[in-house]
Amino acid sequence: MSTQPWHTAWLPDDAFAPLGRRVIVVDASADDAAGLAATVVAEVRAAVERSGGRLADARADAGADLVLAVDPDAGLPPEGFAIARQDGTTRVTAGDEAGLLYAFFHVVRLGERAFDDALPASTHAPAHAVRMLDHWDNVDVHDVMGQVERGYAGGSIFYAAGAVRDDLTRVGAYARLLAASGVNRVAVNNVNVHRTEARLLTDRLGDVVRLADAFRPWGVRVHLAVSFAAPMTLGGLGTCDPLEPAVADWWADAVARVYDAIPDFGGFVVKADSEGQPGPFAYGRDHADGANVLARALAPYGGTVHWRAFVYNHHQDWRDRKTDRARAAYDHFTPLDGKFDENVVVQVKFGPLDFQVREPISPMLAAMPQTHLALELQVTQEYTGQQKHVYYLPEQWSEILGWEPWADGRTVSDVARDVVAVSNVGDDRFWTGHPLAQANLYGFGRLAWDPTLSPEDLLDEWVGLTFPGADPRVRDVLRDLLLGSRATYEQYTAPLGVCFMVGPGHYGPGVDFYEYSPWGTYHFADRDGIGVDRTRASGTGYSAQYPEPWASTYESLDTCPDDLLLFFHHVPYTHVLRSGKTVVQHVYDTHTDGAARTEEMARRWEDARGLVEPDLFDRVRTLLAEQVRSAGEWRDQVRTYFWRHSGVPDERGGPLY
Ligand code: GCW
Repeated sequence: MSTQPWHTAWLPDDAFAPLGRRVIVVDASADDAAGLAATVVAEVRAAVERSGGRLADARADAGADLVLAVDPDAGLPPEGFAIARQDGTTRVTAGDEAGLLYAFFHVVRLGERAFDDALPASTHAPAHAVRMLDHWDNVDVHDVMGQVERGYAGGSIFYAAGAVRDDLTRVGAYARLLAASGVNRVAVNNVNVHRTEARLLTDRLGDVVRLADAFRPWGVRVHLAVSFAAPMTLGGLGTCDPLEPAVADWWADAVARVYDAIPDFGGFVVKADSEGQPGPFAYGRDHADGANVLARALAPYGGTVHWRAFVYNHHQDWRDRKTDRARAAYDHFTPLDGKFDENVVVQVKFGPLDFQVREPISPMLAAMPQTHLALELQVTQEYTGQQKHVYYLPEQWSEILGWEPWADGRTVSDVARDVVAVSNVGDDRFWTGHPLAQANLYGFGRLAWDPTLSPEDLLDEWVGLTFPGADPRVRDVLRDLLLGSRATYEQYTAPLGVCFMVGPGHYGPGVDFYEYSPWGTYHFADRDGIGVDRTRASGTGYSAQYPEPWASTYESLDTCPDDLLLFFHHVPYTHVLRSGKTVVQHVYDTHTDGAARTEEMARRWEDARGLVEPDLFDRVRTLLAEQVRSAGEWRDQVRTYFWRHSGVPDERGGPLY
């Protein structure tokens, strides 16, 4: 049993038992620079000590049940490994130490199957070399955003009350969970870089060193979010103009000091000219100028700049019907294609707005062939129920990763070099607030490694690791709760891709909450209809940012998919969807059905009572009650809004207020 106060997530001791009962050899080279082979040896030793197996000498591997070896000449890709079973031995060969670590966790995932003579031979390597989590953790508690911006799982595991934590044991445990899911990079501070956090780059660098030390044994390299204005705010220069030589020199010096302290430092994450963060626009420079000055400082050390494309006007006047926030990233960035240095990665949110339940996939991903791109996802459930609602994100992510911008077989996963997501972890006992949101964190790492994994299989994997040896009914209940949960949430919240009907803090219904705001997120409902005309013919022209066939598909009312209809078109409430229902009846029905489904989910969870740890059971039960309450609120407000605006009664006769 674990003696730590935090939940074991997908690495409880029992998950290691099949391996721990065996005779195991670890045959790694002496050149274990990052200490990853040592990590594997320590893991194997602990597992065999718990379960009665044995760590055998590498020179005598005959008769071992499992041999884990590194062979740099095996012709395997970085981090890759091959596994095969022969003559009663499961033999795993990795091309490097990182591959050894991932191979070890692969064997843990396989459990008893790893020792079955029928185990098929297979080779594994990550689809994406950079699989990164961005933490929006603040060092100082922020007045409005708290310790973790958009964090729904308590405080930060890195920082407490203005400083990095003294005891980083939990960070090590987190790094271990990440390694077991495939994540290999972490940005340790919020992209909104406030005063104290900016200093992580300079006089607080020691804090980053300590974090990097905690992550390193697990193959996770650390990145830092930096402020574009650092040469001024930290360096005392009068400018941060990226073309000013003194600015470039300042960055070069700062970076040299970072690598002196952290030789395997990953690089910078930058939010510039976005929601109040400083950027190159102040000097009439573009984002390539801005990104490249940082990139040139990092290049000698192999570091990378992840430069975010989340640039839009957040002081929009709602009376202005021409400006379309959805267009902004594409309009700002695509003219710069080819101008970014080799070690710049432009990091693009998956949709043109902001991590909504349903928005089209960013057309920018298809429009920058000469630029390295990162796809940015959000594990933290800012707009997807804030870890109070069950929302199994891999269902949405595999749709995004597999989307074909040209409908010709090339996918988003093919065009995005890196895959990044905002973490959902905090110092909550269950790590993620909602215990079932652990499946999202796990699923992110796994999908970044292999985007073709099915959400169903991933769920089974996660259940198998998290609840080893549990009654098979646990898996059935969890499948019932998680699979389809994205569709359920979509049913009772903003309909048909209209987005942003959220209330304060982005939780709960607020149909008009953003309608007259400066944020550029409107639905334009009136007595006749609803939706945003983003067509080329009569609207903002956003649809033309897509390549064919999507530009035409979205442009036409006849071909636009129902679930994105209100994202692309303003239509009457009585417009008939491709499903055959009117818009308004669709809204009535989906909201009634979605909220009813949450009640079924809460009832279904009762079947897990006594089959999982009591505190986990209770936490989920309490949160499901909140989900039911909240879904009912959504249902009643959205249905009533459509009723009051359209005057059309509900054919099914449900309550309207
Ligand atoms: O989703 C929005 C959030 C902000 C966040 C911003 C971003 C870190 O509401 O809290 O700021 O996006 O991605 O930069």
